[in-house]
Order: sequence, then C-alpha cells, then structure tokens
Amino acid sequence: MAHRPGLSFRFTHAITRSPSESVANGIRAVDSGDPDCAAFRAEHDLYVRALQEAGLHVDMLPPLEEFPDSCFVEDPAFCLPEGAIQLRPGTASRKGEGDAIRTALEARFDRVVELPGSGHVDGGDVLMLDDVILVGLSARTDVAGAEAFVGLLADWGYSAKVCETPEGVLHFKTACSTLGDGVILATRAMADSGFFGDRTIIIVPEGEEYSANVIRVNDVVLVPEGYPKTLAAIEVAGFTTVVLPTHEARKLDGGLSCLSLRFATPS
Ligand code: CIR
Repeated sequence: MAHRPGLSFRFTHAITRSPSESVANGIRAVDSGDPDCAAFRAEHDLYVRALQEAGLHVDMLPPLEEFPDSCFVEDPAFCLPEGAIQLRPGTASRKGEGDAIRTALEARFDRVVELPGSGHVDGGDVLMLDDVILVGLSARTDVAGAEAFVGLLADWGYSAKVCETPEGVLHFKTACSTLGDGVILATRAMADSGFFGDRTIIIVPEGEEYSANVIRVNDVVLVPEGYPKTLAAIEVAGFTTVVLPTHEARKLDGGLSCLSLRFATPS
C-alpha cells in the first residue's frame, strides 16, 4: 500500500450516536458506578462540537435504547474513502449494532460491505496509519474476523497487519493512538510491542494510561481531560490540543476514539 499522507487524520465527516437512557447498563470491566445519561449527553455534545470545530460534518444518530453501548459507534463499522465495512462486534449485547448502523453508512457511502465469514472484529481494535492498518486481536476481535478483515482490505488495496493487543486491554486503541505525521502515542506495554517499527512513539506516563486513547482530527488532537502529563507531552511534540471531558464514557471503558466514526469522502 502506498503511503497516503493524512489518511489517518484528514477527515471531512464523522458519524456519532447520542447516548441512550440505557447507557447505565453498558458493559464495563470494573464497576466504578453507572454513567449518568444526562451527564454523558452533555459530554457528548462537547465532543460533537469539537469535531465540528475541527472541520467535520457530523451525522448525529439518535439513541438506541436496545443497545446500551451503541454510542460507541466506532466498534460496529470501519470507514475508508472508498467505502464502509459493517463489522461484527465480538460481544453478545453489541451483536446487532452492525445492522443498526448500516443505513447511516449507506447514506454516506456507495460501497458498504459486511465483514465476510462469521468471525468478529470491533472497530476499536483497528488502528489506521498512513501506510498500514493494524488490527489487534483481543477478547472482541478473533483470528477469523481479523483474517477476513485483512483479506477485504487487501481487495481494496490496503495493507494490514494482525497484532496482539496486550493482556487485560479492552481494545487495541485503548492503549495507543496515531497523532499522524509518523508519531504514535502509546502505553509502555504497547510501545514495547514492536508493532510500530521505527515510528516516533510518545510514551504515556505511568498512571495516565487511559489517555493513550486520543484522536487526531485534521489540525488538532483531542485529548481527555485530567491527564496533564500526556497533554504536555503531546504539546511539546508540536501538536495543537483540545481537551474534552470523558468521565462518563470512561465508566464504560470508552474513550474519545470510540465515540465516532471519522472518514474522508473521496475528493
Ligand atoms: C464495550 O465494552 O464494548 C463498551 N462499554 C466500550 C466500548 C469502547 N469502544 C472502543 O474502545 N472502541
């Protein structure tokens, strides 16, 4: 796959979904209290506004009460300029979310295909870089799903590599992000994995691991509130930051990347 500068962060559009009242029943590894729907929606509004201010047109989907985790729209789909892939999330309560987001994908893309086979991939396990797409195996993304996904990407002209998400980490991107321009932000465990070759890696300071999940959107990096050392490291590296509260999403192991599908329509 040819290096496509900006593929991983130059976007024109995003899709988001408002948190449902049922979000209090969302999945979490460790219980730190239920998220509050009103507070979550207030944080979500700020998030949508930040995407708009970064230059994106945002399609805002309505809440889906039957899927408590459905505001984490990153997981049931993956978008490229050429089309969208409807994924199959790898946990029982989220299985129907792929079908639920299909119409929104079809509204933006001429080409929408479903992940072939019967394996599972969560979009949170897919890290798009400018020259390769990394797919992390996890409790949600299995070998069958990852291989089918890599095969489909190859048909579309993209190189992808299957990696192992470190033990105990929900999704591959829970522990790393691309800042674009060849720079990765990663936890120590992820940085030591060797997945990133000779790219520059900013290591997330110990104790701030949650802040490994940031998103570069055009000219800014969105960073979760409350992680001053990570914020300083990103700024020292020359990036412009926007800080956003993610306290409610965090109660469900969610972060900034999970709350949107970001993509560029073909120019
Ligand atoms: C879940 O466990 O599926 C949700 N509570 C959180 C999903 C976060 N998504 C992501 O990291 N891409």
